[in-house]
Formats: sequence, C-alpha cells, structure tokens
Amino acid sequence: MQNKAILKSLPMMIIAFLVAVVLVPVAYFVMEGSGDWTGRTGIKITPNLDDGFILGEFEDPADDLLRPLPEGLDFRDIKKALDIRKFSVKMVKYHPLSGIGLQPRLNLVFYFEGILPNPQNSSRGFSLPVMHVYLDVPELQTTEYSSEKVAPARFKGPAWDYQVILDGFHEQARIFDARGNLVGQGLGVYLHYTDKNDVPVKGDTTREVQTTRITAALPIKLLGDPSRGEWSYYVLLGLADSRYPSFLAPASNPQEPAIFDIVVPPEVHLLNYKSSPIPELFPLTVTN
Ligand SMILES: [Ca+2]
Repeated sequence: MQNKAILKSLPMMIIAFLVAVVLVPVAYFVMEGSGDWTGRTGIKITPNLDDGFILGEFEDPADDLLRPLPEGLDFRDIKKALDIRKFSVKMVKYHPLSGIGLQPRLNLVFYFEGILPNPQNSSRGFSLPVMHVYLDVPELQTTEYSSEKVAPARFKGPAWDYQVILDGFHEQARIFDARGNLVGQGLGVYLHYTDKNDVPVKGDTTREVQTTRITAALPIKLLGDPSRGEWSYYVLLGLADSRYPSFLAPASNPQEPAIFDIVVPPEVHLLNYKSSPIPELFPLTVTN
C-alpha cells in the first residue's frame, strides 16, 4: 500500500524537484536584475555574468601620466600599461534563492587601451602596472594610517579603511588595513580583451583588441555591501618594482612622483592638476 502511494506521488515529486533545482536557478541566472528583454533570442543575460552591476564609472584621459616614462623601455608599449583609461566599481550578487554558490563580490575594474605588454610573462597577463585602491567604507571609522605599504601621496578627502593592492605577480589582489596588516584576499583576478564594439576578443595576439580590462574581485563578506551608503575610492597606478611588485618603483629623479597615473573625480579638472613628488589624490565617491 505504502509503495503504491509513493509511486502515485512520484511524478509530482519529480516536478517539484525540477522546479526547485533547475527552473528557479535558471530563471534567476538569466533574468536577475535585468528586466530588460532584448537581443535576438529575447533573453538578456544578467550583468552578474559579465563583471557585475555598475555602481560607479570614472573615465580617465589618455596621455595624462604624472611623470616621464622610464628610459630604456619601449615607449609605446610601456605607456599602454601605465595609462588608465577608465575605472569602474561593480558588484556581483546573486539572489540567495538562485542557488548559485558564487560569493558576493565587489569588482574593481581597470580599463587600458589595447593589449598590455607582459615582458615578465606573468601568468595574470600583465606585469608592468601595480594598482592601489584605498577604500573608505561606511562601516569603519579609521582616523589615521601607519602602514608602510602606502604609496607616497596626499589623500584629499575622508580617511581610508582598506588598501587594496593588485599586481601581476600575486595570485589575488590583497586587502590591508590602515596599519598594513593583511586582512583579506581577493576572489579572482580576471583579464579580458574587447574590440571597438565592446565585444569580447579571444586570444592576445589579435589586432582587433581595443581595450584590456583587468578586474579584481573582492569579498563583500569582508568589506561590506558597496551598494549601501557612501563609499570612496582613491585610485593610483605605478610601475611595479621588479623585486617587490606590490610596491611602486621609485622615481629616478626626486622631483618626480612614484605614481604614474591617478583617477580623479570629474570636478577635479586634470588641466589644473599640478603634479608633485607627493601627488594629491581625490576620492571617487559612489553613493547609493
Ligand atoms: Ca590616464
């Protein structure tokens, strides 16, 4: 009798199982957050699959380096790797019901023109630049820093709570507190190429590559939710020191900064920006 009852309810059980395990996750996977059905198939893939939802984007001009290029290295190629063209803050966060076991992440995204040279054959795909991002998060109230890893710069805005360092030689971006203690690791470093229509390009030898995008994924579990409250980001780039790639190679001339490029908010006009051995950094503020 009991077996018969189980057999009778089996189809319903199978349907319930399929809905819970297959249909709901697939629906969230495809639809989440988009609501905008476009494209040939009528289906728009969630931005979660492509770097995430944009929280803030900051364009940066070409040819705005704060110091001359080092001698002895090929001019055109090295410049590509030191000249940021855009910085974005993005977030990847699936709905808990989606069943997709991806840790929620804050993506810091750097855009460069063309293909970056990789003279030291880093497995990350880039070996010249080192990027520092200093984060002021709403949940912490740091007032001063004592870390020795801080780049020589003046922070013209709120005190920062975390320093993120991304270079081509560590497996992950690393997160330090204001004292210089390592408090967390990133969740992935990704390098993507796109053509002039923003379509992904496979392989790094093609001439179609218009933009290189380097993404450092960071755990929201540690930093907090970047889509809530006011967050500030100080962004700078240096030439990685060949012995200690987390550090910026110092300038050969004491009148020049160690920093090559910075990203400033649109209201700080770069034409009026005066470079100095200790450049001023202005926060990029993202409020939600
Ligand atoms: Ca630039």
